[in-house]
Amino acid sequence: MKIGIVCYPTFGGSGVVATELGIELSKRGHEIHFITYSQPVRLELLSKNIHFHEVHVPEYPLFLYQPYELALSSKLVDMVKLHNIELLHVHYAIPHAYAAYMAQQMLLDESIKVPIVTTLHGTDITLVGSHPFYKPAVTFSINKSDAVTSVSESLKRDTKRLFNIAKDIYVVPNFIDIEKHVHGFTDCQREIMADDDELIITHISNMREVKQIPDVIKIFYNIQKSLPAKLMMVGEGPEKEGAERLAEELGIKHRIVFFGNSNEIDRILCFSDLFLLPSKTESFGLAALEAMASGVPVISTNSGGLPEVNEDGFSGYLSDVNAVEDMSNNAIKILSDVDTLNRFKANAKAQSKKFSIHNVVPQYEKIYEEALRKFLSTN
Ligand code: GMT
Repeated sequence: MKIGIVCYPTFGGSGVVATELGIELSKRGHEIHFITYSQPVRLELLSKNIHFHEVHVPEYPLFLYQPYELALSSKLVDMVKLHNIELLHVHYAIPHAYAAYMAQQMLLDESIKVPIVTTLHGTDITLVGSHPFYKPAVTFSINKSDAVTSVSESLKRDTKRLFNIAKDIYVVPNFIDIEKHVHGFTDCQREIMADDDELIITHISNMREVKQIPDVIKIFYNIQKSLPAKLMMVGEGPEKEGAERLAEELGIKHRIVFFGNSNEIDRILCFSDLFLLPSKTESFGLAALEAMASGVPVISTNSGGLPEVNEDGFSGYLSDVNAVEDMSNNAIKILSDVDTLNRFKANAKAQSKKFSIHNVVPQYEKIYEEALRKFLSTN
């Protein structure tokens, strides 16, 4: 099938999922066209089955805000016609499903039929939950999609609760290419980051408020009072500066490495002993799954889709949002004994296998075939 994929190409789980999905689909013989405003960060190799088309938004001084949705829908129309794309898979209702619907209508006007599959990743749903401004556009975009998927049962429930959705929502969990996390490195070069007796704790996110960055620092503060440890903070975002200040106030700045965005997540996870994800909510928590695939147990909250990913007492522990003491105690429980740590590491890896790319991608293929069949028979 010739498939157009629209996603946010920057660092972030939804872009990673869309990119890995496109790569795997291309390996399975599909022709994939990424249509985004810049090349997705994890899309390293272009191959004969993978194409990238940049959406360029011309700058007009007349417009206070440049109309990205308009540029995207025009680009989608052009690319569908030029490459005979048969289906569009868009990640995020706003603005992608919204722009895709406009493109679909323009194409129908020329008797070109292209169904839309929309995957919900969370933020547009939870954002609307707390801020109803976009509600009509999100509801419309979801209802007009030919098939809708959500990355967790929890996100499906939230979507049904917050919006008036007529359609079925298929839960297709995020996935991981396990083989990519079996590192080729025989030595993780742990000694560059920490002394031999120090444990390595890691947090990776875009450091938005929802990630509860101060809790990451406070949990680490408690851990390092009991055990020698270093904290790796990976990512960029609005809460980073505050985290650096808090670390300074607590006198632990010398124990923390702030990396910024990194393309070497697998190397960082390779030398990590524990992953912290104390988010207020996560529709899924792809970063936790990536950690587990590298054999790193996870201390997380029990919010959103996290309990579907991290199994309490097996791959790590779950606590209530803001329960810093509980999360600290759970971390110390895992870290203070080598056998326990090794058991949790093995469990984390085993848990990640439930989300193998080879089990999940065929679910998308089935949804595509069904959406195409239905759309062609009704239009
Ligand atoms: O969490 C973010 O801030 C980034 C956002 C994104 O667009 O990548 O993540 C959302 O989608 C990911 C992929 O499906 C999920 O793993 C994250 O849990 C979800 N974030 C939230 O729900 C806050």
